[in-house]
Amino acid sequence: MSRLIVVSNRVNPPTGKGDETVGGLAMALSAALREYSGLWFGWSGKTTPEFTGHLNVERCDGVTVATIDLEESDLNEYYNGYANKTLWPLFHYRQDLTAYDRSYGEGYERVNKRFAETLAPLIQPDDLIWVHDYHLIPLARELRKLGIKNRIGFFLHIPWPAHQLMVTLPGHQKLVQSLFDYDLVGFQTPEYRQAFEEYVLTEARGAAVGPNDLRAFGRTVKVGAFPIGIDAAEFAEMAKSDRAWRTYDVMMAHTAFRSLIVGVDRLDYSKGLEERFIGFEHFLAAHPEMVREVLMLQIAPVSREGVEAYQEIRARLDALSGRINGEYADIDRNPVRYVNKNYRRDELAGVYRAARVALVTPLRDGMNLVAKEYVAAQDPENPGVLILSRFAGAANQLKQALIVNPNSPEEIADALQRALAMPLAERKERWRMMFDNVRREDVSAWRDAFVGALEDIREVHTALAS
Ligand code: ADQ
Repeated sequence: MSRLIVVSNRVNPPTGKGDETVGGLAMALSAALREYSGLWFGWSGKTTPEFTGHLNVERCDGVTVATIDLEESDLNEYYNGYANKTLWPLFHYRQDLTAYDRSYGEGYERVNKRFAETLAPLIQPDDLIWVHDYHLIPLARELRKLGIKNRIGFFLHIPWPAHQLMVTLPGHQKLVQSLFDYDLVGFQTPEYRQAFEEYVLTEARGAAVGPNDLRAFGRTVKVGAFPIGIDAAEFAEMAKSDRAWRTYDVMMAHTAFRSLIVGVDRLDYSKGLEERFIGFEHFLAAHPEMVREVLMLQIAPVSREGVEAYQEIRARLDALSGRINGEYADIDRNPVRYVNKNYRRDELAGVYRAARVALVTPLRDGMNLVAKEYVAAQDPENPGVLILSRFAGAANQLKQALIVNPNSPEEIADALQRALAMPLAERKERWRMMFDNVRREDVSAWRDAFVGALEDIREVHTALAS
């Protein structure tokens, strides 16, 4: 079996203690690599005054981890800049927040080159290389320039935007062209794959030359939808651990005579948090009899604090939660509890299990693993109800959730009312079908499907990218 090299911006090796750092991608990759002897390469998260290409190598829980430090300007231009101020907002349909700055593009190219130059000497001829996410789109091109002929796959964790949005990005063609240096390009859903195909066929005047093959820029690439999953069995087990039970008990004690409604998201404008709070406010206004019956707990650890848009959304959410509590709080209770902390995964599992309803209402989301974690953590005899945005990739699979348009406070309010009143039999039936899906299409199935498709590509690259 070939060795697997995983490359991602950040590297979060599994600790096996249930306290891994936040982030969907990190969660998925730790789980995927745990069973695969392989190498995980990426940025250490640290900066250095001058880039040296020095590799920090360690072995963590069966995985060899190799990281590099980057310069402060790399962090500003590549990570905070092109990745998180240009590509992230654009790919999440927030053109209003998208910054186009030439230095960001240059930093992005520079860091991808640095990644390639440091990684190339570690690559053995038979290795499979699996590159992750929007930070590293040009990596294969840089590796090909260095003569790397291995099979290289790319997986995009976030949405691929519609054609008309993509063309607003200066240099969009170069970015898309660099995806043709991969052998396989994977998306979360058929819809995103379709959007990519549409760009290739219309904008790049390419052609579909097989059911999964696109040809453009003089090259052919395989494309596919590979919906990411969670380690469902492990998560369901974790929901029964001592620590999870303790958290569950604490939550139940704090919500005596009330139903817990939970949201768990990185503090990010794509997650629809403001719209969710306003939806909850509508619910309270429309159902005054429910004000004393519910507690909405929103867990939202801060992320990407170096980007202004993230500081602004934080301030707006502080104000909104204050406004709702100001209006509806009583001497013995607040309707909203809003916390910005990270929790251990087993504690989160306990919170999910105690929640009668989960509100997962992103405005756009590649997949959304919280929706799947919530399902996996439920008590089969008394499961809660998932309210899910139609714009989360997960809505493709979790069709028995209450699907809402997150832009409509009325839809969120109606779904809350329906969820809280849902009879046990219906809750069980809906949950059972969702749990089957979460279990079947788990993180191992995702990894096996992607790596299997990459392995099946037999022709090794012969042409070097220009
Ligand atoms: P994210 O945008 O980070 O991931 P998501 O898929 O929901 O979004 O994953 C978040 C992860 O962080 C979950 O595993 C969750 O449990 C964890 N988490 C959130 N809040 C936490 C807290 N307070 N404490 C501890 N853990 C917390 C990106 C894409 C998604 C895609 C994933 C995986 O944006 O669309 O689903 O990658 O591909």
